[in-house]
Amino acid sequence: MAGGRTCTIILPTYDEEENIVRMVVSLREMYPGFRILVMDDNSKDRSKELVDALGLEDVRFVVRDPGDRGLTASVCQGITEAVTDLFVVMDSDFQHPLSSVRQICDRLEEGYDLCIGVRNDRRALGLKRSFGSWVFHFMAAMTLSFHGKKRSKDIMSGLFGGRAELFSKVIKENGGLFEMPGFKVLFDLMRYAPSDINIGEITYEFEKRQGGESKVGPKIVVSTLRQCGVFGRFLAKIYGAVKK
Ligand SMILES: Nc1nc2c(ncn2[C@@H]2O[C@H](COP(=O)(O)OP(=O)(O)OP(=O)(O)O)[C@@H](O)[C@H]2O)c(=O)[nH]1
Ligand SMILES: [Mg+2]
Repeated sequence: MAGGRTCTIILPTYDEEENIVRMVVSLREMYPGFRILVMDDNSKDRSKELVDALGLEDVRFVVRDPGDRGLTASVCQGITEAVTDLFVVMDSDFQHPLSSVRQICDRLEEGYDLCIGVRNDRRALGLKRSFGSWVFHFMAAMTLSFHGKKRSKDIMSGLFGGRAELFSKVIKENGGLFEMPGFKVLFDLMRYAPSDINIGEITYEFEKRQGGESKVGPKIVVSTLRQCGVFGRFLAKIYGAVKK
């Protein structure tokens, strides 16, 4: 990073004991000086015990309020608690290349307010999820356009970074309207950010998760639909009723 602005890497986690130690150790080695914030939603496994035992500098493991579970809620808390200029959010299962952190920070240093990791190839998702992802992306893009907000090639990405102060403000002023239990935090941030923010992009190869299990289920589908305007909320009701 040219100017050496400080950065917090935010890792939302739930039951990632098979990945989290290697994630934290690798990131610590690759990014000395960066802060690492593990936002854990009361995992039932040994994630906390294993990370704490590492005793690494500038690694904070936050066990969140059990009444407030949600990936979006976790990331929002991480952004508002970051004490650095910049933040980068990435999954804790190695689906996002660790080298992207530097690329994202470099773009933010260039002056972008938000930098999004765009998946090159979504085949790792499988055919059904790729199609679902395409439909959601289309609905999200329409929603952002309707509200006069900027778009991206990957609005549903879980890999992105931004300016902590700017997005803390967005969360403090609009967090009550976010779909906190959902997974699509970037979409909420873009939806409620000022319409004149500068958005940069990097591309990356999306990998298969390395260990542990996916947490995606029908509730996440309902949450994502609920983010897509009146029509999305209507579909969410139907989908939720069918899946009951
Ligand atoms: N804090 C928190 N993190 C979560 C929660 N659910 C999932 N995560 C984490 O969020 C990241 C994304 O979840 P995944 O289950 O991998 O979702 P995904 O990448 O869309 O699905 P896969 O492709 O199947 O891995 C992972 O690091 C999870 O551990 C949650 O309720 N709270
Ligand atoms: Mg994953």
